[in-house]
Amino acid sequence: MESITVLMTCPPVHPYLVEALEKRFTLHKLDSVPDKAQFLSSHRDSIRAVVGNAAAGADAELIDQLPKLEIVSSYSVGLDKIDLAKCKEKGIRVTNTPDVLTDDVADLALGLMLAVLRRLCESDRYVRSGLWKKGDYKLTTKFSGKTVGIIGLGRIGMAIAQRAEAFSCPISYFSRSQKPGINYKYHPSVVDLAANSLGPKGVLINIGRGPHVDEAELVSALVEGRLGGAGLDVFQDEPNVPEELFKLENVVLLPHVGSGTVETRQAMADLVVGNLEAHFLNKPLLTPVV
Ligand code: 8YV
Repeated sequence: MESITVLMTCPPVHPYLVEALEKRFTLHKLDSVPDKAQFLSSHRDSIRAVVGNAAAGADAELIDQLPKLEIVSSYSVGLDKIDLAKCKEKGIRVTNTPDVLTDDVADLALGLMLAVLRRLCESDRYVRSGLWKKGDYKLTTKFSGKTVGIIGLGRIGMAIAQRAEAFSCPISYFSRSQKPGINYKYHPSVVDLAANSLGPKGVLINIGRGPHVDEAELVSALVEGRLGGAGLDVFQDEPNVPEELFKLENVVLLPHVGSGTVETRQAMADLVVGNLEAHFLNKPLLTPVV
């Protein structure tokens, strides 16, 4: 397979993935190419696979420049950076990394809930700065038993619900349709779900995608006290985060690390490589999307 050329369109964030790809294929990293347009025009007839992630995938423009492209293997479960319609139209296969990251992302959602309500980051700063020696620390907010409203009850949403149940939280959810056999309270709209779960003391957690939330409106709601707090792992324009959020103690900000554990990133990398190998050996894909 060494003769098969793979283009990595995302930054080479994980050395394990890069090594695994380099061992099997001829790998080019778009990130380290000085003139991308020139590189693409000189390699257009050799690139047969693209590896992307949640930051950079394969848009229509790139796909149109690669006439020999057969497969896009994404190092992410989210597919928003891949033009799926274009791939379908051109017969290009697409794979992602579902399931292996579900636990980590759900764990982090619960971690953010606790971090915001129990002010974990603020408390850590309080101890480190020596303020503890000078006075009492203010009380925080209980999490156990609070209503948890979940937008989207797919694999990750379900894993969050199961964890929140262990904290005795009543669960409600919004999804396109009511899930059969699920006892959590269903709300037919996000607004309805929010009205029944949030409020001036409510906390918004986002572990999905930045554009799912109107960020400017979220910032205003937090600054004006119309929302109790927020735990955010994702943002509209990563890695740029609205600076108004930096001074708010009821907000916890993370650099998109939902799946960022050694174990999970390794499992994701194995899936990326496994899907490419399966494709080029004419075997069934491990996690096909298109
Ligand atoms: C990663 C993600 O950020 O899977 C997703 O959709 O957002 C994350 O797991 C990422 O693609 C790893 O680089």
